[in-house]
Amino acid sequence: MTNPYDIHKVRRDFPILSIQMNGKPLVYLDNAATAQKPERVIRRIHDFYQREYATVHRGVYTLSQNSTWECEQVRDRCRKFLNAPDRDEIIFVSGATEAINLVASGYGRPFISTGDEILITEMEHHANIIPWQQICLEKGARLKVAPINDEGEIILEQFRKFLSPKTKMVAVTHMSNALGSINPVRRMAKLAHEAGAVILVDGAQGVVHASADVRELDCDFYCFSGHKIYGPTGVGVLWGRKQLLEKMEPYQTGGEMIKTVTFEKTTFAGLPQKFEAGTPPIAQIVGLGAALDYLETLGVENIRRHEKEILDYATEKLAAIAGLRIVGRAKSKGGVISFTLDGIHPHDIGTVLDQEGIAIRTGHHCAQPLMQRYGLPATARASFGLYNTRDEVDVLVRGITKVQEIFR
Ligand code: 7TS
Repeated sequence: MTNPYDIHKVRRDFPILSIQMNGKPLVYLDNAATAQKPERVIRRIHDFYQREYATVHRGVYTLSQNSTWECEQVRDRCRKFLNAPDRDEIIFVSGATEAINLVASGYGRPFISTGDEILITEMEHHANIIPWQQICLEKGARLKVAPINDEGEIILEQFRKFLSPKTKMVAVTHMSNALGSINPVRRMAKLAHEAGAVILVDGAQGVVHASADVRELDCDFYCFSGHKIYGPTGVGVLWGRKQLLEKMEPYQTGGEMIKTVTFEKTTFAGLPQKFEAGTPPIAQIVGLGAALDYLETLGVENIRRHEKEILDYATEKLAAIAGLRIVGRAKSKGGVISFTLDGIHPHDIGTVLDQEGIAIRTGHHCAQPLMQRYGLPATARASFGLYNTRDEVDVLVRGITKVQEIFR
């Protein structure tokens, strides 16, 4: 049987993958930070600006109505992608960061008070720590942190013990950006609900590498950023259960989110407009729709299979390098490998690899508490996307050998 996933054809969809970097073919392995864009997304945004662009939701003229229709089609597209029950539950935001801030503020302000607890995990990205810390400060609530084991897996028994009737909110990442661990979110949601808490899932990484079916996960909020899923920057999605979103306070106020305004009083619009103040990122929303269409064309299952193959191959190759330590060995992992090299600072690894045309991220990956958990200042991180190949893994391995030769 021929492989339905033709990686060489897939790579041709991404113009940037054929450039040279420092005289070498670009090997792009920083997909957890942001993914490259297929021609289809780039062209859609270009065409939209050239022939279809106008404001949304407020024009009586045809150009604006068509533009509105395009954006609202993407809302339907996102509903389907997340298997959400209702299109009104899809809120366009600027990205995962804004989505989490929106929930921390919109849910936290009215429903979290003194003595309440918010539970997160040790593996959270700063975007899923600081908004909760801030609401705790404001409300006199406590931030609790469920531990992970050395492999980088949540310890479910501990997680259960950290829940209590005081827990009002649980906020967990679907997949760790620094370790690659995929969390058992459905089970965590069940435990959170048994304790009477609501649960937000940070899907910034999970949406790319795991199934983001919100009914299956049975969470209360789920969010992601368009740019990590091969779409544009500046747009993302917050999904929330309607009965929760309806009770929440707006995050920002201004145009388009109102029913009536007088100088004395404002009444707010219904969902989703209540959370979409101001002119939305119109072209980015349209671009996100094109990205989701592209993923559907390739087939999400095919992408998963390919990424798993690359992750397994890379894990085997990297683990065989003497002096290399992989940080994060969870049984359930997405396409991320964090590693250190004995006696060599991660920034030096990144700098030498760059000379070989290889782009990886080095540093704390916006997860400083997680680095502290492992007693590390930083790691080097190779993260894989749907277009990476075994050959690129081989280039990475040769690059790492070169780093070791230079610094030995
Ligand atoms: N949550 C997780 C798990 C993430 O990995 C990131 C970004 C965010 C939230 C924030 O997403 P944003 O699109 O709003 O910025 N992670 C990374 C990374 O690993 N390297 O750069 C950004």
